[in-house]
Amino acid sequence: MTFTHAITRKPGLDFAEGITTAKLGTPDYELMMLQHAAYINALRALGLMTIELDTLPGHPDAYFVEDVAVVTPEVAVITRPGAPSRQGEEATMALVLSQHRPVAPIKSPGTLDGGDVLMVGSRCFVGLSERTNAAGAGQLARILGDHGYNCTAVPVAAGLHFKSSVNWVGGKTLLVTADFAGQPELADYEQIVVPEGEEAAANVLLVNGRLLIPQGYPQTRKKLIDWGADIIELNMSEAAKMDGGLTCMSLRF
Ligand code: CIR
Repeated sequence: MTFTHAITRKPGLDFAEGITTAKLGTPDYELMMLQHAAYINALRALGLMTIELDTLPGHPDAYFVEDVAVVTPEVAVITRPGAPSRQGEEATMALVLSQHRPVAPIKSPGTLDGGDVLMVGSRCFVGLSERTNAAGAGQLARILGDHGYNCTAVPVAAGLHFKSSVNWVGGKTLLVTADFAGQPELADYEQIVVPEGEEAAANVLLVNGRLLIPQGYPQTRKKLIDWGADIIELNMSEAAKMDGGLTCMSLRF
């Protein structure tokens, strides 16, 4: 799918109060804003029109916009985030997306975070994680199934979201952490395995043929270049401190 738009949201002054398991220290607001601006510029340079939403007071994780929707050319599925502190972030996104697509909500008792959904053409992988339950994954599969997508649920035994560990780099190839290498649900795909110690490098983002990768993971970088990826490196140090990465900070469509 060629992307023409990306929605982002400005991190709030309270962004360091978001949920995190990373033990990488307290993130810096000024640096976060610089990295966020560089991320938006990279998307613009790839031809995307960016829609930049303002901060959402009371929701320090709301700039991780990917988690509140799954957008295909046919429909925008509005999620029901699995973390109670993140529920409510989806309301403003539903308003914005309704200007671009028909919207369909995930309903209780389903929970779903967009970070658990990897679209690879008409295939859709849905991680069953601490955030996404079977009811949420089932609802997504039914909504997308009506539009010709084939969804497969995959258990997420490591990392926050499925896409913390598995992402599409192009063609029939996925970048995966060792924890997901050999996962039977992914057997139809070639796999590039992230070297031990560089697990955070698995969160890469394919946009219109270019691959955005996080700076600071030389072994993964080399593997991707050797494979033939056309990479763009971005420093994601501050988002990483909040368990976030390249995929999380935008919704592409
Ligand atoms: C959270 O725990 O929800 C945020 N601090 C990080 C969300 C990252 N989102 C993503 O991987 N899609």
